[in-house]
Amino acid sequence: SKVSVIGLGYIGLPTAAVIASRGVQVHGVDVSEHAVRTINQGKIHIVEPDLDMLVQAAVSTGKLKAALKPEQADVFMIAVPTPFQDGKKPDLSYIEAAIQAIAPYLEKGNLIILESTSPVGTTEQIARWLAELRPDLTLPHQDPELADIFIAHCPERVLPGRVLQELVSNDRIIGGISPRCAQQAMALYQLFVRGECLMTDARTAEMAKLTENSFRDVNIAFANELSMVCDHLKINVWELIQLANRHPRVNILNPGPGVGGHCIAVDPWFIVDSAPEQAKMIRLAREINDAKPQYVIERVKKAADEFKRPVIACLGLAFKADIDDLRESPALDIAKQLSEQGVGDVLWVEPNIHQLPEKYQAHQQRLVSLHEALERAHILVVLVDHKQFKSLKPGDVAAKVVIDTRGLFG
Ligand code: SAJ
Repeated sequence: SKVSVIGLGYIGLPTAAVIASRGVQVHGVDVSEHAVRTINQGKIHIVEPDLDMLVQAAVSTGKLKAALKPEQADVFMIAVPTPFQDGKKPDLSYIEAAIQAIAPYLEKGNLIILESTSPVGTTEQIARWLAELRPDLTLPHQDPELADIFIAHCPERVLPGRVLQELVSNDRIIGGISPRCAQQAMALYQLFVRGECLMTDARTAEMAKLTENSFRDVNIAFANELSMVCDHLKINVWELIQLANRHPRVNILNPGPGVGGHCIAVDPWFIVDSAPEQAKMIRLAREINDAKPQYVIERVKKAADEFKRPVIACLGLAFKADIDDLRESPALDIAKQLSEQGVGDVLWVEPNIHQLPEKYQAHQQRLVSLHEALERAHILVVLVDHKQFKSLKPGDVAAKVVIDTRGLFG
């Protein structure tokens, strides 16, 4: 059989490579010429540990091929972005474009799997789009027993930085438009998933994914709120959390400079958008986490007021530890705002990046080594708990004002 993966990004490419490594023929599709060219050379255009070796092997054995256009396959997996537009409304245009692109190639018996995180109802929407694009086919919402095409939602749940392990070891939720759709999808995931595959309907599967990330967001908001309460009351929040977590039923997460990445800071809005009256706490958690960078900036400004010509070093730009991913990073946002507001001479330290993306070129000369930052800065703002910062000794920072949003020295 042949699997086509539409969207060769952080989820699609690892999934395509893992399936190909099981001996299945995989046809990957992406709209980016650069991505397609890079992959066909056996290389990768994103950063993820060990993915380069897996892609190299899959391409050199001929099991993985990338292209700009789809072609006939037995299974179509959709792993395209679902960002939100202004006003916190989900943008389904990438999914719609993917469905339009594959529609002409669909044949009786094909299975379509939506992996992209999506608002509740999106999988059913795919069936409705296809009913218009391909009136010759019977779709599962029209006749669950006699459908020509199977459609299911199987949300990805891998952690960036551990994608290859988690793709195989995590349990998976398989949500079919009909039970037959779920069974068809189950067979595919059993090819490469060692975790359990749990069947449900498509709407529950969509909501489960949004719930997982909202759960984490709400819990991080609790920690972030605690950190501000503790600053106000002059209590060390890190010590407090350590002590409270000794209770057998308490497990508080870590405060930070805000919540970044392209999942946790986005997905809760999909719930808020579909149930605005009901989703009060989920919305508030988003607002608390989104307000945290501004709070950190105010603290830095206050500290800078004590110096005539303050040199401020921002330690870390990525959205979390030991990765190079800058998407929706609160650390980058803080560094950028401090620099643009002229709060002092602002230095940026990011051991995982040597060249800033095009968009931040104006700040490239701020990017210095940790060593240089430690020599020059009066104020250190710890924004990411990268391993290079964790190994700093108290003596390295003794003479500095330290604003530590991650509790490295706490
Ligand atoms: N963060 C904190 N405090 C914490 C934990 C995290 O401030 O105690 C911050 C991080 O610094 C980062 C953000 O939250 O800015 C998100 O980081 P993360 O490591 O919690 O999650 P992501 O965004 O890398 O991946 C999440 C994962 N979801 C859950 O853990 C519930 C992953 O399994 C999902 O597949 C992924 O979202 C996704 O694609 O949806």
